[in-house]
Amino acid sequence: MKKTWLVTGGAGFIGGNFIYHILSAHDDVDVVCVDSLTYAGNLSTLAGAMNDPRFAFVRADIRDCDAMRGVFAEHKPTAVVNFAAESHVDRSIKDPGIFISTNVTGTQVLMDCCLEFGTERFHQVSTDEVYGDLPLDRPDLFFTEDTPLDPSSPYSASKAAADLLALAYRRTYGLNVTISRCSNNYGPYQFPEKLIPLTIANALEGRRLPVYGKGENVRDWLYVEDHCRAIDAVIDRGKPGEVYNIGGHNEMRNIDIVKKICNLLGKPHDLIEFVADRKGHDLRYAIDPTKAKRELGWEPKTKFVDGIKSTVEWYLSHESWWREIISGEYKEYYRKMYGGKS
Ligand code: NAD
Ligand code: TDX
Repeated sequence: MKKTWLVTGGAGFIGGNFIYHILSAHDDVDVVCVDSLTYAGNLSTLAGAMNDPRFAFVRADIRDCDAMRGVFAEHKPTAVVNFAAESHVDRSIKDPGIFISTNVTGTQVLMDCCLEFGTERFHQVSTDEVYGDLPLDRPDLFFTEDTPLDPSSPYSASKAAADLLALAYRRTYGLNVTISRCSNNYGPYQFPEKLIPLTIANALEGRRLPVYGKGENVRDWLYVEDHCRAIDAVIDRGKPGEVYNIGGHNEMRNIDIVKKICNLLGKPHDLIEFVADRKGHDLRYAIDPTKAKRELGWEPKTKFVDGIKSTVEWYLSHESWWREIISGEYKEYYRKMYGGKS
């Protein structure tokens, strides 16, 4: 039977990569992308899918019930994969309202449509940030699926709320929900407000490289294609109502990431500038992906040393993609966020 997957937020970083992954990995899946094209959404990210007869794009807001009902009625998706979200922690600290609205209400609207139109599966793309953080001096501790939710930022609180709502729809209405909670992603098409692409773009422009606090905070980095394969595996083999942690045991301090990028680009470390810390800055994220390996047979394939090299090369060979972005609304965001400092 023909499958149609509704992918929300597909003009963003991970959703865009996921759409390319699905179109090349599955002949029997049609993809409909819904994206409202916020500042973070770029149609140019999907240029390579636009002429594919198995792909359709609809510009619409996931919070808009009428628009979503129209999309479900027309395309009759067999599964929904919800990437659409406000995703940047710093923006959530400055302006939390839109995070609650998009990340929570948007998820509710999509799940209501799934119930109304009999959609077989709703997959919520979540984050390790819902667990809060881990101390820097306890390398033996990891987030498992049983770690209590303890989000720190308005962004992560909104994602935790959406996860709880999804689990409530499972219990109350029997909706076939799955959730994946992934660690930090990197790779092609990531918006240059996030640490890795921001560092690459700034270094190429000879700008300062802002590092929050002392740069000692630790993130657990996963190449985006590995995340896409994990979500695909959850949709294929995941059990209804279950949560799967996705990560590759690749913890690194922010300062080491920034230095590594300088080295790859042949730029001096003295471009680095330590700036004021993020409010409530999570110290360390570290995922235990044992369940995904055991139940789904999923494992990451890309080593950080290779992934970061190909990511830097991608930004070097796609300058027009990110230069167009940093010339628009981003300029004003950057000025407000970093002032004249970096
Ligand atoms: P992104 O900001 O690059 O993309 C988000 C996309 O959603 C954009 O295309 C945007 O236009 C769209 N969007 C936003 N609000 C919308 C709305 N109301 N209606 C329709 N579309 C809307 O985000 P990303 O980094 O690709 O993250 C995708 C998902 O993965 C998010 O749910 C995020 O929480 C989760 N996640 C991200 C990471 C990471 O490292 N980036 C890690 C784990 C989980
Ligand atoms: O200029 C910067 N300087 C800096 O030191 C920026 C933008 C970030 N940082 C630090 C803050 C974090 O410790 O780098 C680390 C990574 O920051 P981000 O790229 O903003 O990612 P993070 O806050 O860890 O969240 C990301 O991973 C989990 C995604 O943005 C989320 O959507 C995802 O859920």
